[in-house]
Amino acid sequence: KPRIFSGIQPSGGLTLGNYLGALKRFVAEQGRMETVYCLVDQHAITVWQDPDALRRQTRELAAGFIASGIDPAKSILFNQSQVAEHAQLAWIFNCVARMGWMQRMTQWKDKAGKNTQNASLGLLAYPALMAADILVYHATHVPVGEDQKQHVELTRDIANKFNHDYKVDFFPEPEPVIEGAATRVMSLRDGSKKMSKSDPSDMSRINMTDDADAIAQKIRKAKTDPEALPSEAKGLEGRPEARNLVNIYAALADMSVDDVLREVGGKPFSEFKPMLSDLAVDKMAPISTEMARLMQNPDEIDAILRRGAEQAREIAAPILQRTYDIVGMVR
Ligand code: AQP
Repeated sequence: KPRIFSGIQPSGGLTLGNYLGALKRFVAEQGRMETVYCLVDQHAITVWQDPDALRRQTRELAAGFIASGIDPAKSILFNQSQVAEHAQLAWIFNCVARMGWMQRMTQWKDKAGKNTQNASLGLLAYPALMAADILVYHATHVPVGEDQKQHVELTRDIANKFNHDYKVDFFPEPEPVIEGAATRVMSLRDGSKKMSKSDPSDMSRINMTDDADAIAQKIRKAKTDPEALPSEAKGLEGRPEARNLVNIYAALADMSVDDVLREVGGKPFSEFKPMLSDLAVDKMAPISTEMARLMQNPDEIDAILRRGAEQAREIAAPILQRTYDIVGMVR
């Protein structure tokens, strides 16, 4: 039976990249398939997180999910550390996956930096925990941004090797679902870098909690080239900043890039940028207002996550038990 799993790290405030690449698409899947969405706090601590900040970011992320349209009555919404089965299955997968697989991951190479000896062991093992997140639900589809495709492919390799080593047909090979105009939203300051919550420059990203003035200012200052906008998508080739702003417009407006360019082709950025910032404010302001309202009641957020964790455990516990049986662990 098709089941969707995806997660977001509470490693900072949510960005427009997380919204367009993940949250907006999670909402679209709701009701079409069974949906399981996770706040992956155990992934977040693969790099240092201040405990108070982690608590605040986790609740803010939950508020971001709900304000974006995830309904806890329709989707299972919880934080990873409350369902121990993720970490338990990850241990088994640590023993299935190979060191070389992990060392080839581009996220590991980017985040570990030059001095890999000083990176946490968890950062290297991250993809095995992510494989466990997905496979402990036997999830079949994983909506993610472009940057996570490699990890979903590794999840398939782990499922495959487990099935092969133990001569079973137990774990499904999940499909990454990477669709739409905004699978890779880029930094507003550098069209070759993805928009990221951990970028040191706040001007590089639109935060989901930014107010209208901040959004307008960031878009006004966004890097562009001096040319007017083209009237066809192929005119965006070699113009990463222009492409990024058009992609963001298309994703926010639920339009194709071609349709956007039919409307705005020939306009200079001085005209297009105010259109984009009006649209972004229009779409994002109601979400940030709702996030702020939800954040006033953290107990309610915690209760939603606890209920979600109970529902998640109902699916995960029997799958972990069957895995233990396959591996030969006595109970
Ligand atoms: N710029 C982006 N464009 C499209 N999708 C994106 N995602 C992240 N950035 C973009 C998607 O959001 C989901 C959750 O990501 P995550 O928080 O688990 O991890 P990340 O990819 O590492 O995100 P960040 O913002 O870059 O966080 P930091 O800075 O902490 O590493 C994923 O589906 C991701 O593809």
